[in-house]
Amino acid sequence: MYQLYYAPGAASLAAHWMLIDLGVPIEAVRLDLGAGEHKRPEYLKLNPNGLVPTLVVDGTPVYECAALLLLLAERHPEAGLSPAPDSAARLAYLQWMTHLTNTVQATFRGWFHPQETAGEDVAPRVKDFARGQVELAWDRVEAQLAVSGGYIAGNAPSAADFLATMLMRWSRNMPKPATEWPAIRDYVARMKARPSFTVLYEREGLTEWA
Ligand SMILES: N[C@@H](CCC(=O)N[C@@H](CS)C(=O)NCC(=O)O)C(=O)O
Repeated sequence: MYQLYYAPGAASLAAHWMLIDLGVPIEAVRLDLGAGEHKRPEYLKLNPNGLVPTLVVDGTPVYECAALLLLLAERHPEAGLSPAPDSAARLAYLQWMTHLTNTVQATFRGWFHPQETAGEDVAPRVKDFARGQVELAWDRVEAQLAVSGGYIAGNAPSAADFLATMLMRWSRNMPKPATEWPAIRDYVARMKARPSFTVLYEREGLTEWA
């Protein structure tokens, strides 16, 4: 049994979506970040970083969105979301999963919380830099989609696609959203066509970028 702690639209979205896509039983626990529910002692026992997501797997808490996706893909091999270790897709899968989480996802922090780095004075410059880095990331993803066969790691969806789509969604209100890149626009349409995406939106109460 999985228990997922999430907040609508947050870094928990990819794991929530993949759990729904896998069709496994879950208990989804919504946290109100505005009310600081993720900083309460009982939650910090599960995730000392005080961030979402946290997934409790048979009683053991695990955090870091990308780790949850890798773990779920491995635990449910029948879904085919974890390319085989000896496949060409595996190389792209591991590379992109890591790049998406440690570079692209991390860069968004500067866009959404530009004051965090060095205060309000430099926030506009931090934000501008983050914007440039995110747009560079879409250039790279666009190029990858042109050669990969339609998905991040090849011609079939993998766990990396749930992460990539979540990050593309985060760019929806930026000056140049990811969907301005033509191959990404088609890719997003394919990912959003998964029935699990509609269920995710219903469960998280999301409307934007539907
Ligand atoms: N590296 C973490 C980042 C998680 C993260 O930044 N979550 C955000 C929501 S998008 C959060 O919980 N923010 C609350 C806060 O910063 O207080 C992961 O990928 O799981």
